[in-house]
Amino acid sequence: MKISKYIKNYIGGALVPADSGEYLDNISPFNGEVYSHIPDSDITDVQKAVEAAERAFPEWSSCGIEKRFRILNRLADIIEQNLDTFAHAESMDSGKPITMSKSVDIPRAHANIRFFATASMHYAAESHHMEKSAINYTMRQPIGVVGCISPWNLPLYLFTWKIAPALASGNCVIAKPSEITPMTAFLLAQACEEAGLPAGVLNIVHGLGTKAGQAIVEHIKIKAISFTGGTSTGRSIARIAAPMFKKLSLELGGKNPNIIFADCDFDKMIFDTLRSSFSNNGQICLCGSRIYVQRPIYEKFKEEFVKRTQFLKVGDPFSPITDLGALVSQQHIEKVMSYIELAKVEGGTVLCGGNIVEVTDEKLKGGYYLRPTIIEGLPPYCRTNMEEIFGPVVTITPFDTEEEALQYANSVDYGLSSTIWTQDITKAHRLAEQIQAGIVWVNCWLVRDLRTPFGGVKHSGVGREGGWEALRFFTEAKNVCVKY
Ligand code: TXE
Repeated sequence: MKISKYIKNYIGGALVPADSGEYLDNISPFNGEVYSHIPDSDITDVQKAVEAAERAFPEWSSCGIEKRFRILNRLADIIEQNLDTFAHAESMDSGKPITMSKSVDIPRAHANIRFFATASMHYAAESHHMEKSAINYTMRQPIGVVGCISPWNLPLYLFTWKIAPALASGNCVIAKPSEITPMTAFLLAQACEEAGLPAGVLNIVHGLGTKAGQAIVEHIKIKAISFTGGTSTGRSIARIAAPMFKKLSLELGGKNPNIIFADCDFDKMIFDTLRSSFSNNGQICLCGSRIYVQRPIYEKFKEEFVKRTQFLKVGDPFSPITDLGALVSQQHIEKVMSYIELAKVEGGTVLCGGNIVEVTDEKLKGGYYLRPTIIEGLPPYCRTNMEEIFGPVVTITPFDTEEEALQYANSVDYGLSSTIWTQDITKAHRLAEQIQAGIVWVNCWLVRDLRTPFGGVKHSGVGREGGWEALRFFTEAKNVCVKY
């Protein structure tokens, strides 16, 4: 398994260039240089992938759960055995610290595959008995050919989070990783060959969202789309897929509140708030970017939070002491910087950060490094506090009452996750019930049990991933009623 300067599509079990022979540049945020090229795929490549998937479907969907379980577990093992290669590729593509790729991204990728391979072994159909009359039993059958489209922030982690339940439940998949972070999906294709995944079961088509991605969404033979990415992309996918009656799962943006009450365990809270603000440079849809702190501890919080943030090391993703690596792209760092400028116009004060790092290390020159940024003094309903920035930028705002905190928390269009810090268990439950979010963490952040439903409300998406939810999404229910 190896990184290549020319990434290939994986169609019908073969590693192939785009039919057009065209390539796109793959830039590393580490130094801003082109370090590889990806196939600039279009409808023709998607068509070939669909044909391969259709050929593979009868055998894959009927070969038995245990056979799928064995192959997928073999795939998980291969990823685990090649941790260093995968982690290096992930950091090179995304700019995230190698320590994170090794401890979070890649381990989670093989965990996803194992989890769903195993889950499908335990997935049972329901039966509903009508006394003295009839019995209903509900089959859960694979859909057929499905599409999975994933983003750049957690590349292999989210790619496998989608393809694993799809494959485990017997579907054949056309998958597209983000054009910004394609390398680990290319390594995965090589791992699939090694694991003995039958040709055409998984097809990986690289390329632009508006070209290859859109061709997947528009293809009549692709019956379901699982997508994670920006809210506006989700909207355009829904516009195309809904009239075609495709099943849709959309995991979109977030603008998550972090509500900190004066009665919290301060040390635990401050440690996790640093993580929830700046992990992966704030480029996780679950990061808490709006921090509301109850007034009695506001000044103490501010002082400690700013101090700890200033200690964070920004720089070489491949150094073991780096906390924040590079942002993912030039375009993205410009977007994040534009929000910092907007915050100033909206009346905010930058307490720390707010600037691009002047790197002294020659090898990092040209990379996209930004100091983690804390802003205060903004009104709760300004654009900076309402729109997704998706970078190492948080705002802090004091509040007095629980009602006020709830009102702030629920004031945005998004509703993905939320965090509540308090030692008052009644208050925590009360708030958890009223908060408009698909996920609520109390006194913790990003504690993930893969069995739980994952997804958001409002503009954060439609549908749920995780556990049985994902297996339900990737199967069709068929009820059989037998009268006796
Ligand atoms: O995402 P896109 P982008 C947010 C974040 C970020 C913004 C834009 O705020 O700044 O979205 O990021 C494919 N049909 N999140 O532009 O474009 C694309 O190729 C089909 C939140 O990178 O949504 C990629 O594979 N596919 C987030 C994937 O969609 C299309 C994670 C995501 O890209 C397509 C990432 C189309 N028309 C960004 N257009 C989260 N919630 O985790 C693009 N794609």
